[in-house]
Order: sequence, then structure tokens, then C-alpha cells
Amino acid sequence: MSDCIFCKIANGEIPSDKIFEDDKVLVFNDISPQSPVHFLVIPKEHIPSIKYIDEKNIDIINHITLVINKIAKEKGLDDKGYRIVNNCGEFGGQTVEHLHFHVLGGRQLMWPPG
Ligand code: D5M
Repeated sequence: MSDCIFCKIANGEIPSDKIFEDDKVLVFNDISPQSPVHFLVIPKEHIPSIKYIDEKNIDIINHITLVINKIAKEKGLDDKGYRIVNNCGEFGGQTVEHLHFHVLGGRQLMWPPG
């Protein structure tokens, strides 16, 4: 989508602190980190939110899960653990309308979220 910031990051129009990419996903550090490690995983395809995942495109979620686990391990998070966050829609706190998963780690995270 032409005015989507994460599409622009995915196609290189806007720079990002890139960690990993393949043909389906891009992983980059969050611009406003909430923990010592805080990266985002996005599909390169424009999917507005997880609400738009259905039987036809569910495979991207499997792929994202594998990528999250790989990068988390590389960042040394697999020992103590990490949190995967997906915000969906206004009340879910989603501010960028392009599906993304936050991965947070490197400190004790609180529950309720904090
Ligand atoms: O989270 C959207 C997240 O996207 C939020 O944590 C900031 C991050 N963000 C926004 N713009 C950028 C750029 N340009 N680089 C890196 N990270 C960015 P949400 O779940 O939608 O509230």
C-alpha cells in the first residue's frame, strides 16, 4: 500500500535498523524500544492486521513464528524467555496498520503488561 510506513520500510523506501529479511518477512528494531531487545516482524505483503488472516494466508503466521524463534535465539532470549505482542485495531492499541509482531526481551516483563 502506497502510504503505509511498514510497506515503505519493507521495500527500502524508508530505512530501518534491519535484523533479518527473506522473501516473505522483514525483521527490524522498534524505533521506540520498550525493553533491551525489542524488534518487529512484519510480512512484506500488506496485511492490515491479524483480523485479515484467514485460511488463504495463514501460512505467513507459521513462517513468522519460525522467524521469531530463530531471531530470539540469536539474540540470546531463548534461555530466559520473551514476549510476542500483536496489537489489533484501535482498542488493541495498534498504531501502524500493517500486521506486525513485537518481540520483547532482555528484562523481566510484567503482567498485566508493563
Ligand atoms: O506498534 C507500532 C510500533 O512501530 C511502535 O512500537 C513504533 C514502531 N515504529 C513506528 N515507526 C517505525 C519505524 N520507522 N521504524 C521502527 N519502528 C517503528 P503498534 O503495535 O502499532 O502500536
